[in-house]
Amino acid sequence: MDPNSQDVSSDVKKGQGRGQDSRPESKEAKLPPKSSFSEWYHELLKAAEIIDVRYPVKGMCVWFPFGFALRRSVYGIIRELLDPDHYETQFPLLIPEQEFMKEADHIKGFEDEVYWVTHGGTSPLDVKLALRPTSETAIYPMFKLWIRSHADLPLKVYQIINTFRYETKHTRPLIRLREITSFKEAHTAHATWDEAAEQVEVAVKRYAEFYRRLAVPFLESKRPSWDKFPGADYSIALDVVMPDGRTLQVGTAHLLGTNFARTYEITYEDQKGEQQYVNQSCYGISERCIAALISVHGDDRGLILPWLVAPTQVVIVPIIFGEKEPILEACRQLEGALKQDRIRVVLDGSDERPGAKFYKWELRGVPIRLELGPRDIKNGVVTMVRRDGVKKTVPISDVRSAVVKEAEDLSAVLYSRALELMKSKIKDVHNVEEAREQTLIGVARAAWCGSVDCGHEMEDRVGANLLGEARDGQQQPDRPCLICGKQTFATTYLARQY
Ligand code: A5A
Ligand code: ZN
Repeated sequence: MDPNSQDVSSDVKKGQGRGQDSRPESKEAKLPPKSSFSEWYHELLKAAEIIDVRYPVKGMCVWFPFGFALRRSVYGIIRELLDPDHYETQFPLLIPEQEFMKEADHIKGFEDEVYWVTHGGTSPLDVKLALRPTSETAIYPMFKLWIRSHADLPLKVYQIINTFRYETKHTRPLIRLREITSFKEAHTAHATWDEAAEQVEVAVKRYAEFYRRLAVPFLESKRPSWDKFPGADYSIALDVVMPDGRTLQVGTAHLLGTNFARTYEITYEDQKGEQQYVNQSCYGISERCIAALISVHGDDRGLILPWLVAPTQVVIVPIIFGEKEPILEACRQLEGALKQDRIRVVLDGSDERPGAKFYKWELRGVPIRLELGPRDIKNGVVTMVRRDGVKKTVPISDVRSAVVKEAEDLSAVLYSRALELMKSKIKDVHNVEEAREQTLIGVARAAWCGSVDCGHEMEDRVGANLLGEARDGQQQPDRPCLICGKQTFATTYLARQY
């Protein structure tokens, strides 16, 4: 694959080289405006070097090193949130057919999406092996061996691994993959149904904190019964409203009850010495979180990354007039000072013009740029430019604290901007016609009595999906169900989904 990877870097270089000398021109030449969301998204993944889609298998993409650095900091947050009370672990990729085929609902949900390994070399295998589409059927036979008594409970594990789903819907980088490269799945076992249900709430709260740190607002709903995870009693989902008004499911938490425990005979001895089935939950997130992060915050110039996850947090650009060395030396001192604070800082001392450097680092979403030229040095100041355009002059002695403060402000601005945008894309609707119009541009909020028949009819007549009962505590006064007219306080979101 060496020639291939060379192609990659030379193509990217070609792109970067174009219009290096003039920032406005190169900007326009490079990215489509964000208002053309789909084109913008695909072009940005390439231009900012997040994901290379040229790998020759459909639905399988390659992380560029920069994209992988972003992935690493994003997944660092997940680890930080789970590690206090979960064990990280790793299970095999291959699942024997008989284990995979045990749980009836689970099979029904996944059988069309499974890749099978049928041969070892040229010999057919005795037992077909499934590439995990998710790992319940790999993990739970081991839970059966690990869990003996109530003292082993609760058991909480997670793994960050790749899974494979033969998706038949249109595949999209980071959003709908056939190899999900960054699948974080957690699996828990508890003594009672209530404890497992409580864990689902804990999971949702952890995901909420995760998305808060990414400054990405989301909707929370209980999926309708026909859209729950195969084998679950119920599923709670988080959805992000994307710039084109469609929603992206960016995380789910499932209450499995004893459904899998009965199939895999996962039991524990309770305090009275009796064997009981465990109650389980599982919850997952994929690289869709990065798709949401990019899509919600980015602008016509490229990525905008919150401080916490930006692979490069500060870029220093020397503005060279006259003698070069004193300016570079001042920049190096600044770089050293920021590094002491463990700030991820880059000094761009390349020979490109400042405009080209601004463009390059803006494209990559660097939250803060510091410019240092002869006049700044003479005045003992630095020019600080936030990625959202706020520009300030700060005394060089205050740079360290000023950078941290601006970084926090930027994250707050990103969040409130994103929240406003999300709210602007959601509208209450009172009949099917309004719902149809609203879901063409965003999300509709509607009364739904909760019946399956009304739900299906609503989806058919509106031409959008029910995300399920809204869980954000926005109680509405009783209103008539959009389909049957029965009074209800229950509210559902309707949207076109990715
Ligand atoms: N075992 C549980 C956790 C599970 O598999 N749940 S899930 O099927 O809902 O997947 C978890 C999350 O992975 C989804 O909420 C969605 O955000 C993401 N996901 C699902 N299919 C995906 C795909 N083909 N490409 C990228 N992400 C996907
Ligand atoms: Zn109804």
